[in-house]
Amino acid sequence: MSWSPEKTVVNSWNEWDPLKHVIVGRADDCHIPPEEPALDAKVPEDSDMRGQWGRRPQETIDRANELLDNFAAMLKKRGIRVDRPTCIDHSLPATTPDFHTDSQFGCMPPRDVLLTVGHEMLEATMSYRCRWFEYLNYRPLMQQYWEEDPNFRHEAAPKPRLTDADYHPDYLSDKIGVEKRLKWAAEKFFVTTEEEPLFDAADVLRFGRDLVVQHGFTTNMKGIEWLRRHFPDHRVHTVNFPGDPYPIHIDATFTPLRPGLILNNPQRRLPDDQRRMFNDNGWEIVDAAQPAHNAPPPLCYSSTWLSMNVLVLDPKTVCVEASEVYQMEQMDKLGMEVVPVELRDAYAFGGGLHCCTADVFREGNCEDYFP
Ligand code: DAV
Repeated sequence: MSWSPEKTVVNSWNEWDPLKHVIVGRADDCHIPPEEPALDAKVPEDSDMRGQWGRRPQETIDRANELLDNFAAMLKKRGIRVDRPTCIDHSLPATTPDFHTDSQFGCMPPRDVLLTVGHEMLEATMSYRCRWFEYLNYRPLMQQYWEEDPNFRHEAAPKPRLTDADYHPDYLSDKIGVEKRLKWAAEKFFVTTEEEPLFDAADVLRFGRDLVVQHGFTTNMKGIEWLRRHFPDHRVHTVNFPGDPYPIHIDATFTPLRPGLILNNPQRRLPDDQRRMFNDNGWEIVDAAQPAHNAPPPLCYSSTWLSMNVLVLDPKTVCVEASEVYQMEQMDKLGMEVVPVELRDAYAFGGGLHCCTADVFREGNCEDYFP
């Protein structure tokens, strides 16, 4: 696949081939949404976000936008084309015949909503009511790509109904305790039921012909089965990480850096029986370095493990958050050139460097890494 900045081509098969075109999210108008089942299950029990909702403070929005703009400018300087979404009004309620919630979330992070596989960008079902309409932030870009690239496949997974039948009532408590959460996670008893297919795009990692999908709060088994039927030329693998009491999204847990090398969160190790495809093909799975921080920043959903939520620019170059000194040091030892990027003050808006981006074009084709 050849690429030039003047011509839009959608093509990306994995997490590491040379990146040429990417979407970077925006913090504009980001809200802390009201309580709802699947979102509450992810908010840690001791979080400063429990019981409050509304538009995020303007100064935090401005600061996050400053960091996202700087990140975008740095990528552009390296010759990467960067597109930005068009924010909808997230203060509006999300209402369908099946549910109502008083506000939406934001246009961060794009990685949760958009799954790029080859020439296709697929809008995920999502599993939070407040994120049901989030794809609208990206529709102007999808429209543009569709007009400019005759091979672009714009797809949307069936919108879920998200009635109460989608959520286990056992999770509707803020006093479950971490011990019980870990037990439930190990038993694969998550907040979402198997009522209908559900998945977030950030639960999927792309390894050429193979897609590795995390079963957890935001993606259920039917969601994974839907992906299997939707991508008949791929092998779809289900993974889960029992050490995580709040399992959403795979990208602070399992991070491929280049063919043959993956970082794994040492608190959320991939179970032995799920390692076979990697072991049999000579892939190395190494423990990620410890995060540099003891706690997430204020009003943040994510854990301190956003330290390993890195953006790989090519198999030798990786963007790491600038305060994550241990993660940068480990990358250096693993032979990667590290590009430090300041982003911590934007973490509260939904994640780190991988989260806040979505691939449009990476060089390379669909390879079979696990023959
Ligand atoms: O560790 O809180 C964050 C993943 C965001 N996409 C965590 C997972």
